[in-house]
Amino acid sequence: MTEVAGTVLERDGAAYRVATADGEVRAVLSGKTKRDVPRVVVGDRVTLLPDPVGGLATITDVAPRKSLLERRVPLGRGTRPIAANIDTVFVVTSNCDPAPVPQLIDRLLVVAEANEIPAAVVINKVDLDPGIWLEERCRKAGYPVFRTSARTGAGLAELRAAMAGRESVVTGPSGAGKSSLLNALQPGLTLRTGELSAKLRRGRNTTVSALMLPFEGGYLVDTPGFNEVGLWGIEPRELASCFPEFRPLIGQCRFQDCRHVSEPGCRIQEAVAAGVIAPDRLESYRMLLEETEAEPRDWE
Ligand SMILES: Nc1nc2c(ncn2[C@@H]2O[C@H](COP(=O)(O)OP(=O)(O)O)[C@@H](O)[C@H]2O)c(=O)[nH]1
Ligand SMILES: [Mg+2]
Ligand SMILES: [Zn+2]
Repeated sequence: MTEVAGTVLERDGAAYRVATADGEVRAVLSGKTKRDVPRVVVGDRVTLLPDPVGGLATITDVAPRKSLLERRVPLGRGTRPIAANIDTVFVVTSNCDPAPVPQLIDRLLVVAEANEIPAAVVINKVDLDPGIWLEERCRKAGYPVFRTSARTGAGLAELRAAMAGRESVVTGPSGAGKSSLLNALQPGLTLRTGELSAKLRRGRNTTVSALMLPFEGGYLVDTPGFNEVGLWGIEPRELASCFPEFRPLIGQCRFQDCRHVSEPGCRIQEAVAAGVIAPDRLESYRMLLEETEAEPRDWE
């Protein structure tokens, strides 16, 4: 039997459901793989040795990951991988009905940044409101912006092209139109995506595992845990670097340990005063900073 390439779609008990060019197979880790890669996750690209009589295949190798979405485990207990090789996290927000909450958008963008996964913003319901200020705000922060309407179909071709052949996460506040958008792109598609309510959920530790769904020639990572990935374990000191437009200024403030809150000689506060950084981005930063600094250590 010759080895074949595959992509892990789902964990299935002790086995994995793996997509190959010849269809889906169930596979288990070889002893060597188990030692080398203690946790194989959805999105992992693997090498499989099929079973000659059609039983479980064996995963003999796991390719290096280009990205890894991880949930950080508090109290220095490390991280838990959720999904590998995600290309883009799409943060969907509506422009009105419900009104966008910039802090919620920024929170999700920060989670993507902390995991070093590229993020993009989708402004949906442009049939109701063009949302120019929101687009400008997000572009200024360095994010690609898609403007869509699940109702009229506006902007869907661009969004489809950005997802085609790639691995995407779609997240965003409840009511933004995520289900409607995905359904407009692929009728019948349903996600189990947990939704971020306006009242931030903290300390919840849901462990519904991720699942990859074929989508637009690539995959959607259905990860109800994305919102729960939260800011756990993000060091207050690394938070500023999760705001792309802050990055060029980091290290240039008068004080080396500047928190960019009320210190004199702060280059980031100066950039806000000069109109280079949006004031509500700094506001989001401060809110999240407080959260990372005040993080209770009693959630598990
Ligand atoms: N006008 C308008 N309504 C939309 C659009 N997309 C979704 N909706 C409506 O917004 C509500 C929430 O949509 P849904 O897809 O369930 O949002 P989700 O919670 O993000 O999955 C539903 O009543 C949709 O019909 C859109 O582009 N334009
Ligand atoms: Mg939905
Ligand atoms: Zn500063």
